[in-house]
Amino acid sequence: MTHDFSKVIEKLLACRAALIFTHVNMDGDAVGSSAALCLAMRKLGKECYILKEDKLGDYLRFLVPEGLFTDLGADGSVTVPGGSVPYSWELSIAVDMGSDSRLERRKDAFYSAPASVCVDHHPAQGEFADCRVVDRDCPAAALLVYELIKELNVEIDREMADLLYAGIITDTGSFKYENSGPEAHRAAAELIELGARYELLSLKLLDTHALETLRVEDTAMERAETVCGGRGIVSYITLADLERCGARPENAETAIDRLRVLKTAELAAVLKEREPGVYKLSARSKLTGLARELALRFGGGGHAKASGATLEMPLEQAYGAVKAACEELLEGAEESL
Ligand SMILES: [Mn+2]
Repeated sequence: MTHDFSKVIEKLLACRAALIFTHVNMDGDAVGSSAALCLAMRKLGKECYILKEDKLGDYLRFLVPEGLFTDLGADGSVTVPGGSVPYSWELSIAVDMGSDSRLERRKDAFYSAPASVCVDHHPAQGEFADCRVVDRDCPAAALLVYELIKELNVEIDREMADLLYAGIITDTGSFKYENSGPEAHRAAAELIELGARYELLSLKLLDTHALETLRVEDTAMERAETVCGGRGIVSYITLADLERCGARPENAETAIDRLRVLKTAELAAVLKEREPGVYKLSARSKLTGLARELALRFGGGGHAKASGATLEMPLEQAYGAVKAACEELLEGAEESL
């Protein structure tokens, strides 16, 4: 897998200072790809930070070196740690972000730079940035960033190897998904040779949950319903559930993974209440692209087998609509399992 990074590299090398943007609700790939690229830029002598607007999940903290992230000010301003004046940068870099809608409150900041680039692996949802390397078949943004860093001739140290490896295992489900082809395995082997702590990373990123998370998962499991004779499974988590479990919204992220293991289920869907009357739909499918089809029905999108959407309506209506859509999609699809 090779990509033409020449235009992106030109922009990276031409700037003095850059700011990296990745999607809100950061996962291991968002953090891994953005932080590794930030370290690479610094090794090239550039001033570089990652601008975030939401909290980094506790489970990701161990991964991130100090001083890389900076928060968007309440007034939309950008300052960096230790800086007394607003940060000024010439290049905005988007990684692991399929659409500029995921910039949310940082949109003005992104477009305020004279130049922008995007390195991503999501199916395109509208082009943005002056210069783009987007490969929707690439399993992880971290894999693209790994290739880019090698082309920049920056030496990859253990810290960077950890970050890139973390991105790859996050987005391939630890090499379990269809996207974990030879490139992902080869890159992983190289990163382990560069010092990536694969056992620790898998344990901390994929096999560790807070008690609150387990409680939220249990709540979702308890009320789960099957549809289409068990070919689908659906559930929901409300803000009241989170409160009862002493949990935060991020503790609800893995409930979908518990549901999807039901042996007869091709399609799994969970609604998570984000604010009163606003539900985030997460969908997963096993061997078909039904997860994306489900998300598309509600104006969302994502990958073929992992996708999401936002529904703004009362719970009963949202849950009823998702159940009905699952039923209909499964009925129209051949048995896959
Ligand atoms: Mn990703």
